[in-house]
Amino acid sequence: MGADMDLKTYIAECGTKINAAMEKYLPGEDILPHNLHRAMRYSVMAGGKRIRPVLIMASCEAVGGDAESVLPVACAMEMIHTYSLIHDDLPAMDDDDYRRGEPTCHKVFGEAMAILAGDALLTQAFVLLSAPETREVLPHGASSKLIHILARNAGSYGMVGGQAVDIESEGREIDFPTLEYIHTHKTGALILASVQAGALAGGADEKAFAQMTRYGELIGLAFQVADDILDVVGDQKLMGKTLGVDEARGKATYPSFFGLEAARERALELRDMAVAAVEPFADRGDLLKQLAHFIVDRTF
Ligand code: GRG
Repeated sequence: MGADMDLKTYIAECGTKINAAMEKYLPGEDILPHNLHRAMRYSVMAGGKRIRPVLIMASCEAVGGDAESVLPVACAMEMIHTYSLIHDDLPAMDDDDYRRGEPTCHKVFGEAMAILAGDALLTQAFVLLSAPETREVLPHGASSKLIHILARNAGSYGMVGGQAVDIESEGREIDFPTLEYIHTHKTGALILASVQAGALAGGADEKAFAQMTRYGELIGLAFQVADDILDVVGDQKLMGKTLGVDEARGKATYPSFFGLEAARERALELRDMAVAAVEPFADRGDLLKQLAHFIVDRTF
């Protein structure tokens, strides 16, 4: 679908396909328990850049696979990501009122229902990944490997681990390795898992998978460095969430460690290394290169 498409069109086309597939994969509001299903749909359908699903689709295509076939994987990843946002916004964590430009899930549905909506989205992701219809459209044996990649990167070895260290580090002096641990786990893990999942579902051989892994690690870190920068200089309206939170909560970030300018340089350096990592895919890697630029240059 995408080899010679510009990124804006590609993101828009993927977004339409992902939203249509989500409608199918999320439990309907007419099914019991109505309010829980409403809360799940509210947060998933509130928007968002869909960057992880887009990465899954573009990575699949870069190794010669068919982007349509990875739609269930892309939706499962977005469900996991949305669960993490719902829980991150809770009073016990970041206590945020706005997300994706809308009131947060717990503000609309209450804290208990928001916790359950997050739990149910995480579980629904694995219902979808392990479903016979999903297994059928993936290469032979890919389904269990994909489940492993997503589960490992979402849990305590990945995103949840990063979040735990982040919370423990608030208001404390931390060293640089701890900051890198937080960034590569809290944010980087799901981005890396997206690239790896797309590559695997697209039938990547060992060499291609290793190159994609390097790309995924680099853009994963670049994404969080850019996020740190946007928390300082971003536009709250465009971002759809409260900014300036890191400093207010005493969180260590790339800008607080090195200053804004050095943080920007590091983001550009990571971007350029990521672009180089997908050079062997020639034209088929074009969208991934554009995505590396988008991740670093974005304003939202
Ligand atoms: C609560 C288990 C658990 C994990 C929380 C997602 C997360 C981990 C924390 C959110 C706080 C935060 C600002 C993380 C850094 C980067 C990040 C994941 C931003 C949100 O992702 P985007 O920008 O959001 O892709 P959209 O809304 O576009 O999908």
